[in-house]
Amino acid sequence: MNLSMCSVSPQGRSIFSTFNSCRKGTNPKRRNFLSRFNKHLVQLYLARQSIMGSLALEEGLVYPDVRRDEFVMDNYHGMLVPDPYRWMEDPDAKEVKDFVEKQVQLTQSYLQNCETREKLRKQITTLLDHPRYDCPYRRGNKCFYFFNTGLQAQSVLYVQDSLEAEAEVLVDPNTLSEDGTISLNTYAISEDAEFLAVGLSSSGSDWVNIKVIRIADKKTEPDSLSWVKFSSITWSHDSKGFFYSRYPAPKEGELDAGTETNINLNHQLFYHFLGTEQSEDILCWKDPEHPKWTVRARVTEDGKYLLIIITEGCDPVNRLYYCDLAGLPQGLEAFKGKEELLPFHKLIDNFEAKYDLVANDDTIFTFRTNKKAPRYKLVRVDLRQPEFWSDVVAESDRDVLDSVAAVNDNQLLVCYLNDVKHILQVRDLGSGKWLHDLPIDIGSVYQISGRRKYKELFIGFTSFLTPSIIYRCNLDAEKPNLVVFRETIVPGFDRNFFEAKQVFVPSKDGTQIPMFIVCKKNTILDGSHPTLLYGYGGFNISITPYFSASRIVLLRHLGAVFAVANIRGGGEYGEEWHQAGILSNKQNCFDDFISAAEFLVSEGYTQPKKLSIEGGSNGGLLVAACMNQRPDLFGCVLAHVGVMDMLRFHKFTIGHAWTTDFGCSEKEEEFHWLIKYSPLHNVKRPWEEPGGHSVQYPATMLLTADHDDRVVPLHSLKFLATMQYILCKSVPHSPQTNPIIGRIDTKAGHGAGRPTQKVIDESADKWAFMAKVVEASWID
Ligand code: X98
Repeated sequence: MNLSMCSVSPQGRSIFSTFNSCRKGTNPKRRNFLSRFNKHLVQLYLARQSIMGSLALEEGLVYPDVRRDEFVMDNYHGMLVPDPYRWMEDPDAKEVKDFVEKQVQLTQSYLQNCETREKLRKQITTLLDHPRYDCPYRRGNKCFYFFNTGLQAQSVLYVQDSLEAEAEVLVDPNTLSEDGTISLNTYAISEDAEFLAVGLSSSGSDWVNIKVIRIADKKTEPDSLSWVKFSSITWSHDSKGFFYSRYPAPKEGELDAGTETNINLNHQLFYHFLGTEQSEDILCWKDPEHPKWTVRARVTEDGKYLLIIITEGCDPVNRLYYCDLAGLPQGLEAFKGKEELLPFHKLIDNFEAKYDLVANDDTIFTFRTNKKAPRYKLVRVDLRQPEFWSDVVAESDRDVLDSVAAVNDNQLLVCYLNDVKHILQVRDLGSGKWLHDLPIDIGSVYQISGRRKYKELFIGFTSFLTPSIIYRCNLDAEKPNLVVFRETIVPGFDRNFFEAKQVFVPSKDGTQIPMFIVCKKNTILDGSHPTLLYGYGGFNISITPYFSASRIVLLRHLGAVFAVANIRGGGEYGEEWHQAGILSNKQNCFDDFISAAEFLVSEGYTQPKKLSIEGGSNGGLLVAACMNQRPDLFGCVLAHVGVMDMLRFHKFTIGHAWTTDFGCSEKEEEFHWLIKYSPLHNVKRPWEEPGGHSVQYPATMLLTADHDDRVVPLHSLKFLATMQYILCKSVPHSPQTNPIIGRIDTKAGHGAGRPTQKVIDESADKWAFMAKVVEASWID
């Protein structure tokens, strides 16, 4: 299916191995020398050089000597597994800091010789320099929205009296640090729009510090709440305070929060009264018998109930308890200074399904759930009769009911996922009946702003070739339609030069895997194009179409093809699709991704040495595992913040929550799943494998950052040292000439809240690296 059919003349430029130009800017003597030889001779020369040392050629990459502790060995259910870089698990150790420093220097020296780096940085900066808005939303008698002028490190929160009124800055995170590394992680506005509670994060860490701002004068109040993590903020409707979740403060004293690796246990829910110390906050819920449970709260739109959502991992399942706030005889004040927790009723007291609150009318509650409905449905219950549940909108036999918002008094905005594209409908809240379609282009709804008390709603839309459109919709109209409220214009970007399409690729077991392909129009399928394949494949997360300015630079100036494979493990087709790519089925993710890569080669988009793969987090694990399994299929691997040690991930920060997707090495059966694909434990010299004599590993960049407390950096550090050792340093004349480097950022975390300059610098670095290793030359 073609997503964009407009045709325009092709760039028509072949990028068949421009061997000489790719090696410009290194050593002039060598450049002259190379230019005198044809490609075969050059390859012979390079092969000879590879015998002369375990270096990445010509740049003289010398991998640092790194201590291996051969005595560290774990016994997993009778199997001894060495862990020679265990010492890298202490981020404060001098030896680890020295290792990082050496790798940073090595990477810098390599990147300095990547000739497209500065051009990429300049073009990405130019294309990102455009104003962009988020959806506006109303609270009390005010409107709020985020806006970025273009290159501002962080978007700014504005307030106005109406959509037409002049806007004023409410919070400008750019003023909070010199380098833009303090970001706004979460926030909530009180019902009367008098106060804003804002969760600030430093250096990309998951830790949040909550501050309170009085909206009228924009002054910051003295309230300051620490050790907040994985928290919503939800105000009681009397605006006296708000609920939030936090962990107990770490005992070790002063920490550079976010660099520690301690396991996160004993999440608790508190209520904070405005104007008081955090120590006076009411402890509303804790469960010391279940230290791995996490809790999140939500006050209903009518303010009468507090719902708490308890999870035990990342599976889409939760317990659901409620507290009748309106029915508390002396309100929340009565709990001040007492040991007593809030009185909760247990509406759902098992982890069988997920329940998302949609709306309530007094005791009648509507939820989106996957209970006996892997593609989700809407259900209703009366709290007075908690054993009787009825269906409001039945499960679709094909589409996933992705999200639902209660709007315009008694209506629902329902968003379905249909073959990885969103569809919008308006339905009746009472009956669930379909009322209208709201047609949108092929792409993603990334934001919905609406409430039951407002007849108007705002919808944020994006796609591969659509930067962002904010639609406005008046639901009181006889036939509601979407009107463009704001459209992001990217100067210099013309969508007519590109096309996006969706294909379906059979995986190893025959399952059809959707894949989006974005490239210049009329790209000739002669196998010549540098191609970047992206994937995630886990945690029920769907990768729907979205715009990226820096990706456009890649397409336009490196002639690249970009593809997203919607592999199993994600939520693209609901819970069955998720289940098909987790636990004992995890290998399906790798098989799907490898099949997608093979498709790009067999259809003539590219060839293995020009094919790059990229993924982050669970996707970092994906690309690392695929590289281990098929080093011959890829020319370049970009693995961001990946989970690389599958035997020990559960020991650090929130890693224990991922056992729902991965399993845990402490269980014998699950250990056997994990040891088969754990990137750290499956690096083998391909040239020693049957039929692999001419194969080496792809050029590899492992990316991590010092404040990543989601996937702690030790995963990438241990994997980096392992790859460099096994493939290069332990072999006297290693055929591994493709570079293996780590890009280790500072004052940065897992990805959220990164300042724009860091986004630009990382994109320039990784794509300059990719361009060099796949020999993609710059197209003006
Ligand atoms: C997480 O680990 C999500 C982390 N996380 C949250 C929030 N709540 C959580 C509750 C339980 C466990 C984890 C939670 O972010 C949260 C709640 C409210 C507001 C804000 C946050 N994820 C996985 C991850 O990061 C997949 C995506 C979410 N991984 C890293 C999985 C493997 C690599």
